[in-house]
Amino acid sequence: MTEYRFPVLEVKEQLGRFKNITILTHLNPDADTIGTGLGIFNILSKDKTKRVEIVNASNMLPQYLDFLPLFEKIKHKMDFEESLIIACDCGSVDRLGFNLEGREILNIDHHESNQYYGTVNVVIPAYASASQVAYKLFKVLYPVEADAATCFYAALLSDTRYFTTSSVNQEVFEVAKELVGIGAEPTKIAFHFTQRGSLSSLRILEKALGNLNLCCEGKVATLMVTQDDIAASGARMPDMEGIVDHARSLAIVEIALFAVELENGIRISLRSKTVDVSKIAISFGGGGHKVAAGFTIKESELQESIDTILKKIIELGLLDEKKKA
Ligand SMILES: [Mn+2]
Repeated sequence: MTEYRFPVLEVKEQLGRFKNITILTHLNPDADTIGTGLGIFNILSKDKTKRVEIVNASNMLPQYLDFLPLFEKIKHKMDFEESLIIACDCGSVDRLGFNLEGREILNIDHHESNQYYGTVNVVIPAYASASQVAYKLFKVLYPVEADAATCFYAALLSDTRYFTTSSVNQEVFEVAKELVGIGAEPTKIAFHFTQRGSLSSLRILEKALGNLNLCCEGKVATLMVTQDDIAASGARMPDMEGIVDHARSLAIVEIALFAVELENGIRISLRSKTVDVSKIAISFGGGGHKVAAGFTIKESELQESIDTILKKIIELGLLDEKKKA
């Protein structure tokens, strides 16, 4: 991999032009967007020349992240009318959930499918998390202390599925080492991810696994939950994070699909072992990474959506790709 050259001067100049800063995290927030946003928020909050806000357009945040420093500061509305937008872990501008027409944006991300909607874009698809991008960028601009390091480490831990994804390499461990050196506590952070699950999250997992289906000679596994399942388990969107990984854990499965029935559409999460499922997501107007992608199909039924996607998998020749490899 050729060394990425961070646009440090451009970012410095951009930050310098704004007194007010709005940090935005994406809809349906995960630990990477929240951890990256809060890491930057902790850093910039110490800059007395700036006023900083952190915002997420969703009504619900993953509650297990409440141990992250300044988590309670996350708002759901933007108050600054004139400010620099810092977008975290977000491939397309509409996933930020606000009308940002005419706004100056610093885009910090690692999605291959990123649409470079920023005025300045710091997008490194080779990096394992948006927090890795943010840490490497901000450590040359500001001191990074234990509070920000905790946020960045939590985001990295989550997006690498506890250091198990194909994006994990020596550099990831070097960043993790630096963050721990600064004061992030691995055991404490891991505890919040693995031992604070809600009863609803286990109940909705049970429903999803009950609906397991295998197709394409077992190479595709599908899981789904209906609106009734969601109501019966009391689950919220954050309770369903990680369910799709269970479908991929099967030995013969290459592509895993998890479908959630929403009020006016179907939310799809895709995972694969090696084939490029972002191709499927992009063809439905979504985005993501090679082995983890997602999108929403409006006004559709569960089974109908799954059938359409299975057809698309065949049309794109994704399973043949696997045969060749
Ligand atoms: Mn991410």
